[in-house]
Amino acid sequence: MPADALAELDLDAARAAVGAAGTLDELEDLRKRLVGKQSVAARVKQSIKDLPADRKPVVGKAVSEYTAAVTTLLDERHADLVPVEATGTALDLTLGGHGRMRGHLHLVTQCRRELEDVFVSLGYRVEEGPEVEDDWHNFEALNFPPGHPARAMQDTLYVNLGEPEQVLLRTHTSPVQVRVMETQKPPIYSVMPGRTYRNETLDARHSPVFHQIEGLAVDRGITFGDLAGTLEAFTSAYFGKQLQSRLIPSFFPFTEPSAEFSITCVFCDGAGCRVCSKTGWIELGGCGMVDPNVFRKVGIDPEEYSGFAFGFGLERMPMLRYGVEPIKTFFDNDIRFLTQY
Ligand code: FA5
Repeated sequence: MPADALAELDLDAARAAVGAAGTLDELEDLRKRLVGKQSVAARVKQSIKDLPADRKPVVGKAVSEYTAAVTTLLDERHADLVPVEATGTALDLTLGGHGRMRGHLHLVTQCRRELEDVFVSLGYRVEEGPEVEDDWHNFEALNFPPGHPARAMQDTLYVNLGEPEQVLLRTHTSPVQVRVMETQKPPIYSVMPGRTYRNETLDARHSPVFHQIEGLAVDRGITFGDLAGTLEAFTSAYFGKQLQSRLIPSFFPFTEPSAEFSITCVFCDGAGCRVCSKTGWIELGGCGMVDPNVFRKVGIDPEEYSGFAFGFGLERMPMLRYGVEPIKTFFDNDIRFLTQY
């Protein structure tokens, strides 16, 4: 074999020739010329036995790589030409053949939307408020005067803006109630979902960042019975009629009387476990009748109007519906969890 025989194995020239083949017949001729029995590649292969020992592996490797590459080019072109010859027109098969992974709403957002739908069907409006709040809306207007012990329970994260401890990350969605009552006249029927923050240690059911959904109804003649009926309506719409719940007395400075709404712990069936802190119950939220002092602060006459309010933890709802724990599962962004819902 002449020393420059390898130079005849020109892959670029082969690629151009294969690309230019317009019919299956042309392509088969080309296959014979490029890699068939009479081809240059075949001649180079036959000459290997006569080469000096040190050249044999070099030439052998080069000719096999060339043959493999040209065969791939020929097969790909063949696949392109088959449909052209079958239909007489070129089909663009480059689009639509690959499945696209579509994302979807996060489980907490799905829960929020589901609850919003329940309330909208009951005649409520959906309202939003800022996550960075002032002391007035988060505390003072809700009847937490400065130094009130109930403030300590809220584990507030302050923002370094303005006067010390006047700007904060809202600790609950209740300040949105105040904003709604400041700007609207009764009758008011609103739900207010959103993100909230507390300086709390992460555990099975508590997170420093979580979501709540607040509800507020202000009208003439609203009673605690209306509150209980509304809680029953939306929790059974989300969990189903078999829900086992309880409403027990509690305290919030901005509602009187106040109550706590819990459902049986689904992780232990009420027997007591780590997630429910051995109580058998998981608290979904607080509620009560709007305190007359709050009405006075926002300019609503408590002699004329009464109202109820509630604030529920949003993560806890899908936690209990689907048995998801710990709460951090919602923020881990593990695709294996997210794609299940
Ligand atoms: C409040 O935040 C009151 N604003 C609720 C309220 C509104 C009462 C209107 C009366 C009238 P509480 O701190 O209990 O209350 O929180 C309410 C719910 O938020 C809890 O039951 C729980 O479901 C959820 N929650 C509270 N802290 C956390 C946390 N760190 N992580 C996850 N969920 C939480």
